[in-house]
Amino acid sequence: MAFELPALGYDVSALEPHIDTQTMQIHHGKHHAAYVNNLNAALASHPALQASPIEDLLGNINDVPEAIRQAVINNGGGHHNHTLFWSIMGPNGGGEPTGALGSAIDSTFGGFAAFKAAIKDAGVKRFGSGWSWLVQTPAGALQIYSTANQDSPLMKGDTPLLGVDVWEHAYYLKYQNRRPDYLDAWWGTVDWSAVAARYRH
Ligand code: MN3
Repeated sequence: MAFELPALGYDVSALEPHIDTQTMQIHHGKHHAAYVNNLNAALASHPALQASPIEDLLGNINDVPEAIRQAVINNGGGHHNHTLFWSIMGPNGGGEPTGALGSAIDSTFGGFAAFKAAIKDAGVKRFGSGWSWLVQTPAGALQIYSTANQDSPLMKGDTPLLGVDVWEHAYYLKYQNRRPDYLDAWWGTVDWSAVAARYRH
């Protein structure tokens, strides 16, 4: 059983003007597809691992044979990170989280504006390629941090609730070197109901 590229839940133009259509076509149809293909290639000679949910592979990464471990980190992480990314964006995005997640963000980070500033700061300061995350720890706390490359918070035992891709391929066609502008605009894509559905409380 091979891993598959999930369909986008919306049209490639649905995130305009925040994320342009061509970026979505290449990002989903080429970059994410390549992570899936490379993950399947890495697991080709490990049928037992092919049957594992991707969350289990990343959450127990030291159980993955050393010969393919980095390939699973890069491509399995890439697959999981992007699947989450598409799922927490959508048309008519934006606004603010409500309910339990909204309250937890306010109490943990000192309000929604401070939360957004911290996500942006982690994304801007990530040197090279990576992700800025809101995660939930095993104890239930919220944290913000960035990871390099396609490293997943699952590898640290944390559950990613919201993640924004800061690889240049995520924004360069529209924003060129202006990563901070992309990070500001990105909030207009966020589907807070999808983020809240990931929150355990
Ligand atoms: Mn990407």
